[in-house]
Parts: sequence; structure tokens; C-alpha cells
Amino acid sequence: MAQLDGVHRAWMRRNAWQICTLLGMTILSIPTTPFADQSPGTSGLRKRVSVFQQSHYLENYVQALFDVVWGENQSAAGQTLVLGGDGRFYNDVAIQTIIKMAAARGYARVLVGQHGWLSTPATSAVIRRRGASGGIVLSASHNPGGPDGDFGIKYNIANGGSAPERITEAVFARSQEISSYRMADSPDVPINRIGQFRVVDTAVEVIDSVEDHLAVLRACFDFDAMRQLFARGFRMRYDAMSAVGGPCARAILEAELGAPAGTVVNAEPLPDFGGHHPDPNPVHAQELVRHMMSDSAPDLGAASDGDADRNMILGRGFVVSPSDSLAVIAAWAHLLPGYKSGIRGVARSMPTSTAVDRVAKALNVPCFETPTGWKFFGNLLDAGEITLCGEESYGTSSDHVREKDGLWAILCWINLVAVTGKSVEELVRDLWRTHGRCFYSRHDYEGVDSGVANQLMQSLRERLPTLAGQVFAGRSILSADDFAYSDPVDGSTSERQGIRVLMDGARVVFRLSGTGTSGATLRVYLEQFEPEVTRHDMPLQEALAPLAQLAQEVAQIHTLTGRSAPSVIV
Ligand code: VG1
Ligand code: CO
Repeated sequence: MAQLDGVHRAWMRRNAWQICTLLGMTILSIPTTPFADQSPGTSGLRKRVSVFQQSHYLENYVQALFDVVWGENQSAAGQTLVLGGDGRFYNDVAIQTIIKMAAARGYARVLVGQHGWLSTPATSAVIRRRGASGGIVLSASHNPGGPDGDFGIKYNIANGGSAPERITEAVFARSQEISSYRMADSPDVPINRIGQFRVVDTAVEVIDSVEDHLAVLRACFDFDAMRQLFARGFRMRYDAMSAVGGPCARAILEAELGAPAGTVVNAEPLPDFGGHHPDPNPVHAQELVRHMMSDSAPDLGAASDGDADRNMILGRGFVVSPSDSLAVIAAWAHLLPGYKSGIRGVARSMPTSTAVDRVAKALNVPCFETPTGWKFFGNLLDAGEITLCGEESYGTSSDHVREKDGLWAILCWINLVAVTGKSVEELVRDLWRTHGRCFYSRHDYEGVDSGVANQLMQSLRERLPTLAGQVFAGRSILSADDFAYSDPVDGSTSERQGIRVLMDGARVVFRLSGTGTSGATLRVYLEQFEPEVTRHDMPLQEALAPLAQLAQEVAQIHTLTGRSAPSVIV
């Protein structure tokens, strides 16, 4: 060895894992056959736990992922992988498998969140702060967990954001031709305590699961102002839904900001989320909503989802629509330390209400409309085109990470209450008074037969050219299209992202969910703009009833699916 010249030595380093294999050391090469269903959806690959529990299922996907990221049979020498999840059932098993596969791939370092926990925004923060080449988030996000629930895996790239479609599509393609995978034949790493371990030549570091995220959040907000607010008697309840947001919320709200112990409820991450459906919306966070509507309601209510990237905000007796939340944050961001020089631009997913568009216009900054899914914001954030972005599905964030960030959004609201002296409800009413109110709601039809759902969308597509000018439920359609997006930064295009039907001051959008694991979910998004303040107190669903009727008629939902009403309204 000592006689090897520099070139050979470099070759040896690059191909270290292959040499281990050749020498029959500790890397196993295991034959496998492809699974046809490893095509990722809106946000990673999500399946029932029982699907992931099949032999080789997870391994195939991880091997395909590494093959795409590093090239077939290429080593990840010198690279760092971040690894964590939302703590749901199977998280611990999957973490050990991936550590061994990363070691076989030759990663220099794997950074694992303690207990296997890293929320989605925390993963993004760790990747960015520690210069990792990417990260794996084990989560099915807002989908239920437990042995009968869902599991998921998602890859994030070096900017901390979800891998773009170009990568996820290549991973699927590779998964279809895979014939073996490699993993270290080594004992499990004790991930419950912080420390350094070695698996073959890979340094496995178990890190604190909230530290990096906390550091990033500290730079965004005025912690003194928030501390004083709590000291003055401000009270809130944060429902972590027994998911991974609990530890970070406790560390910030209770330990740093002085909120009374017990402010964070359901704070312990549990493998089955305590039986909760960890989706922070008025349907699945009913207990919190009831509390916020009661006489003993505190000033602010909040909740986050399985992987803590979503957020729901409530005032005392008042529900904030996520689209309005984004608009309020955009309007006041300059009062937050991390954004004091103002925002450069905003982006929202296409189905998200146009409330933020009006704020952007008033601020004279651009507003981008992207397809559903956080991955479409990454390029705009990297290019410095936008500072804030959000989705109607309870997702809001900024350029501090490349994921949506539940706790970030909640801290925005606390900080804004602290520095404006306004209540949650006043902040929203101010928005409505200044810019008009967007009555907004999403009607989901869950568990629809996939064939029927596709037929419904297809039929809408075929009728698109004829819709303009037609009258449904007493309203005349101005235009209708199938949303297509061309990324202004890299020019990539994404088509068939949802049917938009536009009326005067109103809009209905139809699309199929890409995160479900059984049947299809038809999402119908309803938006009615109302400039007149005297009409802002109209009950939400009443204000939207004519549009719901129009949606039924345009898409023939009842006729095709047999459903006369949505299964979930948020
Ligand atoms: C849903 C939401 C979308 C969100 C995605 C991932 O996707 O509509 O806005 O980005 O979930 O969120 P779909 O395809 O089911 O409509 V998370 O917090 O579940 O990763
Ligand atoms: Co989520």
C-alpha cells in the first residue's frame, strides 16, 4: 500500500466500498427484484406500513435513490447524509436499515436525529447548517401512523429542500430495474443517546434532534418581545398531536419563552400518534378547536402534523385560514427581525387562495403561482426570488429552510401579536378590511375509486375548451384550464397540475391528491372574493355554498362518484 501513488490512492478511496465487497469484508450484496409501485407522489413515497414491511421493499428504494444520486455503483465517499423521521411506527427499523446501506455506499458521515427523530424542517436546517449532501426524512407526514397506518420516505437535496421531480422520477425508473442492493453486515447503532459510532468506514453521529432547527429559528424572531408577551400573561395552547413537533415546541415555548408548563399538549412523539390523525385542521384537531371556542380559550391555539411541517393557527373563538395566515405574515414580515429589510417576493401553490397576491401587489413584490407540493418553491427560494411561501394545506415557511415549518409559522404569529399589540383575530380582520376577504375552503372526497376519479378528471379535461361562457348554478364561467407550470429558474415544466375554473371574483379548482395510500381523494378548492366589509362575517360554508353547487355540476361529482357531499371539509 505504501508504494501506491496518489492516483491509485484516490482511486482506492473512491472505490473503498467495492474493495470491501471484493474482499468479502462486511458489505453484503443482496439479490432482489423490483416492486412496481415505488412511484413517489406529491411528497415522497408513501405506502401502508405493511407494504414497507415486505422484504427488500425499503432497501430497493434506498438503493435506487443512492444509485440516482451518486450514479450506479458509485461511492458517496466524503459525503454527509442526514437521517431522521417523525417517530412513527417502523421509523426505528428503517433508520437502522438506512444507516447500514449508507455505510455500504461509502458515506463519510451519517447524522441521525436522537431517537431517530428529526422533523421535516429540522432535517432541512441540519442539511443546510452542516453542509450535508442530502437527507432522508422517514415520514408519511399528515397520514395516520401505527402498524395499520402509513409510512413514507422522502429525499432532500443539498439545499435542504425536497428533491425535484427530475430526481424522484429517476429514482422510480431505477427502482424498476434494480437487481441487488448493498448493506453493511453490522450491529444496530444505539440511536437513543447522542454519540459517535462507526459502521464500516462511516462515522455515524447521533445528534440532538432540535438544536440546529432552534438555532435557525432564533435568527428569525424577537425572542425578548415574545418572552415579555408571555410574562404579561399571554397564553396559548400548542397541540403537537403526539408527533415529532412536541420536543422542539417545548424547548422553545416553555423553556425559552416562559410559557407555562403544559402549554404544549400531546408533546410526546408516539409511534401511533396516540391514535390521532396528525393532520392539523379543524376536522382532525377537534379537541383544540373546541378548546379555542370555549370560554377558557387562551389567546392563541396552534397545532402541527406528523413531521411538524404543517401548522394551524386559531385565535380565541376564531379559526385562521392557512391562505390568510400566509397573507398576514407577508403583510407584517418587516416587523420580524429575520425579515426587517422586507420580503423580496412570495409564492403560493396554485390552489391556495389569492389573499397573498393582494398583499404582494400592495408591497410591490412579485407573487409566483406554483403547483401543489413544497418542492416547487425550492428554486425560487434558492434564486432569491421569494422570501415567503405557503400552501392552503396548512403549510407556511420562508427562506430560513427549504421546507414548510410548523413552528416557524406559529412563532410568526406570536411575534406579530407581541409587536403589533393586536390579537390573532384583529390581525386577520385588518387583512380583510384592507384587501378584501377570500372566503376559502377545501372539500375532499376521500376513498373514491381510482378509476372513477381519473375518469372524472379526464372528463373535465375533455370539456375544458367548451366551459368558458357556460352557466352553472347561476354563474358564468370566464375561463377554464389545466394548470401547467414552467419553473422560471431552471425552465423545467410540470403539466396537468389541476383544473382551474374561473368566474368573476371566484374560482374552483379540481385535483387528485398525491399523498394518499388507498383509492383516490378528489380535492375541490373553493374561493370567493368579497371586498365588502359588511359581508365579511357571513358563515364560511354559507358564503361558499353556491360555488360548491357549481363544482358539483361542472364535475358531475354526484353522478360519477355517487357522493352527494364531501367526506372532509377544511
Ligand atoms: C398534500 C397537500 C399539499 C402538500 C402535501 C404534502 O398533497 O395538498 O399542499 O404539499 O400534502 O404535505 P396532496 O397531493 O395530497 O394534495 V405533508 O405535510 O403531508 O408532507
Ligand atoms: Co407534513
